[in-house]
Amino acid sequence: MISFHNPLHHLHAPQHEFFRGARVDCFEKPLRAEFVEQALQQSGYPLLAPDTDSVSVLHKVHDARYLAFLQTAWQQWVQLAPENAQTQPFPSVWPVRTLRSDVEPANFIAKLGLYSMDNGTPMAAGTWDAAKAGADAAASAAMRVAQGAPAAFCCTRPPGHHAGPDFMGGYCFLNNAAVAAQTLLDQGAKRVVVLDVDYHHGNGTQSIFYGRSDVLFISIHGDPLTEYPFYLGHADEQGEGDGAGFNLNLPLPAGSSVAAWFAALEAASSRIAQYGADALLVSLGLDTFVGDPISHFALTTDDFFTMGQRLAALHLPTALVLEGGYAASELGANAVQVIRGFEAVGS
Ligand code: Q9C
Ligand code: ZN
Repeated sequence: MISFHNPLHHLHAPQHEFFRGARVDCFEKPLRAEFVEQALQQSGYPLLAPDTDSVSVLHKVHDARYLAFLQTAWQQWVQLAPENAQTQPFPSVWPVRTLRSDVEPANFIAKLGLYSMDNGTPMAAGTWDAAKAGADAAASAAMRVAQGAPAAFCCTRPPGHHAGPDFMGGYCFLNNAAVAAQTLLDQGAKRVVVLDVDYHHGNGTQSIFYGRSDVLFISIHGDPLTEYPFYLGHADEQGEGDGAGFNLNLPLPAGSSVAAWFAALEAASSRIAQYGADALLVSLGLDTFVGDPISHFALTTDDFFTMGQRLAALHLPTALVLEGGYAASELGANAVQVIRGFEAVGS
């Protein structure tokens, strides 16, 4: 399978996040992508550098105001005080219900809150460059599929599926899956499925496409009653306006069995068959792994091979984009198993 990587991912390397009020090391760290890159190369999948500029597509899935902030955020932070270069900014105030989001404040931390859904998405000096190169890599994989490749994989970080039209969150800044799906549409696909198998609901991707029927968004995830992102991902969210009926959430309780997970994938597959898609984009979170440190499903490395087989059995041109997965040392094997399972099914 054609595989792209993000050659600039290491420029996004924040040091810590918060857990129950304490600073802890970031779970979303460069080592994750390094393990996947290493496993791909050792398994005979050379890593291609991005060859598509995502800038125009980024403006179709994100607001200009948000993109402008993100691109200059680190400079703004360091301009406040030079010593800020040695520390991470965190938001501390948010425009929740009854407060205004239409006026961008001048205060940097207030801006950061306006454009963030949580305080768990730290940025660093190279965050924009890394995130942009990742969006380019996702667009590149989608381009290959649009040009006739049966499938393409994109190994990137930071992940993307929690990033909405105008906000970051859940370690995500630019929505790589939305960029890839929009690229497939721009290249001629009429109907694209985004299937999000990350442990966490893909709230950003859902929000970007919620009012549209040209993208069917389906997510299998930990029940938001107890799992991040908490405020979206319930079964009754089915789309609105033109998008009514084109959003399918399949939440499962934390601790659900592998059998329950694959039953949800069967339900997703039935809906996909009914939709009549031209292409499939998989938001490939690997945090459904039994050994994941922040998630509570139970898939084994062998189950990822089965997942790949089931995805290939949908018989659609397919782009896969890496999302979460925090058992870093097992991430490479798990990603390769999805690819091998996919390739084991004849098209
Ligand atoms: N201190 C993705 O998998 N909260 N994002 C974790 C731990 C956020 C996960 C809290 C989890 C976001 C792409
Ligand atoms: Zn996740």
